[in-house]
Amino acid sequence: MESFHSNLLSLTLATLVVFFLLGSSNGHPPLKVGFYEKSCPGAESIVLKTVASYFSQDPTVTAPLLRLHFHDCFVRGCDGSVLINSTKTNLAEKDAMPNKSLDGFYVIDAAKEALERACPGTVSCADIVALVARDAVTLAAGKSKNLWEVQTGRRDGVVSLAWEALANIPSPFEDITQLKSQFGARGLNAKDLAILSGAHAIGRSHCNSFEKRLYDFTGKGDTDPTLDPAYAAELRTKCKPGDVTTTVEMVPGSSTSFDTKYYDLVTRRRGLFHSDEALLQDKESRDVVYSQSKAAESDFFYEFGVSMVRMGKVGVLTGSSGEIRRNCALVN
Ligand code: HEM
Ligand SMILES: *[C@@H]1O[C@H](CO)[C@@H](O)[C@H](O)[C@H]1NC(C)=O
Ligand SMILES: CC(=O)N[C@H]1CO[C@H](CO)[C@@H](O)[C@@H]1O
Repeated sequence: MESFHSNLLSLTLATLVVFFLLGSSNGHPPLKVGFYEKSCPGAESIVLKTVASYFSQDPTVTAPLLRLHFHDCFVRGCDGSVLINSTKTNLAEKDAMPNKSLDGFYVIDAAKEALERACPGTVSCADIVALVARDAVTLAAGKSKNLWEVQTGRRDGVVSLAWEALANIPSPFEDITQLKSQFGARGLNAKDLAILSGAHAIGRSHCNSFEKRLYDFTGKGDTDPTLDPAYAAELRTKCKPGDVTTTVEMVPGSSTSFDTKYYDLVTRRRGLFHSDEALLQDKESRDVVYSQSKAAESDFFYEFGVSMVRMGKVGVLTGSSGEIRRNCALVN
């Protein structure tokens, strides 16, 4: 009995050692800039060309593309699982409530098609999502030089579950403690949280994502006291109670240009979501908001790139894990 136990113990230890070695060598290599340099030298320029052609027709395409990368990374890591379609037996992330308003899948599909023609079975959908987000943001910032270098080498996951999206995507009604813990669980700190929230410089929101702040903040027909009263009144003219179709610009008058106006709005209590306002509840995130509201744009772009690279590493599959999907909406 005793020797059975010690055999079992040494077997377990041996297994652990093997896993450790695999994990630290070729089993799960880290992401790196230029992963496709040899296997598909044109990969990044093919993606950029695709994004640029859509952007030139419609600059509102950037916001949903950036948000896709965020949603991908926060559910099961940046593994392209946000792109998988539901099947008869599985309700996928795409079809979960927080994903109602996700968009931009057609750009990912177009990039994937072009990449499959150039180098079949080589570039992962998860990497396409990361590259597309960077290119779209760079275009929206009006820059020709990439705002950040994307590390690549992600592989695609094979699991996508609607309930996991519900459980893992932060809600716009969260306070700073909840937000910090959701980001913290992914290795992202309060600074990353405040910097990545700067993504709300672009795009639009449905009224129901903040309606409660306008009409029924604590269940007594009241307004969120942290929302500027004049702004609340303006938003009430656009969003009637129960409206689930109208959308408003995240930054009024400037929802397609990537800049620091979001931070200026938050300091003036005109952030659209409770989760935007929540950044003022904590010293570290508040300091970031105030400094970014005054910072040079180049400083924000730099910080945003640093935090995007950090977000892009969350829970990635590399090496021989996962797969390279042939069609981003379908598991192989
Ligand atoms: C901090 C926690 C966050 C919360 C609670 C949050 C919540 C939301 C909500 C509720 C919407 C509007 C959806 C709708 O009603 O149509 C939205 C839009 C958006 N979010 Fe966030 N978000 C967060 C962080 C992020 C991050 C980290 C990014 C990207 C790095 C991001 C990028 C965007 C973009 C670009 C839009 C506009 C989408 C569009 O116009 O289609 N968000 N977010
Ligand atoms: C995935 O679902 C979308 C929306 O329902 C559909 O348009 C698309 O054709 C589907 N893709 C595949 C490969 O089945
Ligand atoms: C566009 C889309 O996929 N919408 C879905 C979002 O989630 C709700 C609820 O799970 C579905 O009913 C929608 O079809």
